[in-house]
Amino acid sequence: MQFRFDVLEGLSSTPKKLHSKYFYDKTGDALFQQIMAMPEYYLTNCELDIFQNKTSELSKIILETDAAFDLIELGAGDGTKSAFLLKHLLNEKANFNYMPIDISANILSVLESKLKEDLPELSITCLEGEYFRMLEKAAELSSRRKVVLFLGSNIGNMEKEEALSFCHSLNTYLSSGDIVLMGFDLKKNPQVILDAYNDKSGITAAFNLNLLTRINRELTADFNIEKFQHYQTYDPLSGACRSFLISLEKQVVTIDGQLVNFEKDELIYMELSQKYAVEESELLANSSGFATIDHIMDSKSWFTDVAWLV
Ligand code: AVI
Repeated sequence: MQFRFDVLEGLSSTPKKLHSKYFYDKTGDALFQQIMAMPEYYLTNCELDIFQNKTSELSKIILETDAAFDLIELGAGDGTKSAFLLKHLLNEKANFNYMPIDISANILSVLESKLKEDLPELSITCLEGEYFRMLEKAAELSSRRKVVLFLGSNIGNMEKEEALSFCHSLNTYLSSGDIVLMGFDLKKNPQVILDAYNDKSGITAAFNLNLLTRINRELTADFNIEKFQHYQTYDPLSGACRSFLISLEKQVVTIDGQLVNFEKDELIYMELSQKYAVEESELLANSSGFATIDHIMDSKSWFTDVAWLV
């Protein structure tokens, strides 16, 4: 099982690490919803600001040619932001099919019924599964041009080389004339960034610690959550915002019969939330075969949705 393999491999490497893609079990999903509602976590409101108030700029880029298209959203979630764009495109009488991709069947069915009620004229095809496999499926289902949304600064959770290879692969699934709209959280006052990931209410700490609880439950392990502490850093030079868990004492944890030793103060590296300068997003575009068409900013210039052309 991949989860078991990744956990044991990560905890036997130096430094120890766990992959943040495993944060999202049922409790993790609920904690992330709480994070998005926190006043410190500005990212959600900034991107909402773009989708609410810069909708015509976004749709102008998408409707540059009037050919019918598939609007594919990677990791659509509850679709709150994209709903503004969908509504605008329908008002413009654009000829398109919305294809949300998510690994959660549950989230997709909630999204589908919500959109069927709010936007009954919308044509929608939900694709449940892994991003690239579903992009392949989308291409099998239709040969229309593609507009791909990858929002929410999800790209920031990838290490720089991983982000490059992700964008490269994304490019190979697309054809000339296709468009990508990608959300980047921008470098800004470092304190604002640190506060967003180091909230006083402890929700981000609980979000990180929940992965240990998940490992306990799913892999028969015996982490004592009380013996680990969340620690957040932000390096304004590199733009790397990283979360760690610190082992508060020397201890041994058993995971599925395997012993994992922790020294006092030893770290587990949990998550990267990379912050970009606009030029760095352009560099990423160029290095992975895209050309930047434009970048749309929120009113504070804290976040950008960048439009790339294949
Ligand atoms: C999902 N992702 C873009 C979030 C972020 O900002 O990196 C996950 C998150 N981690 C802590 N707070 C939010």
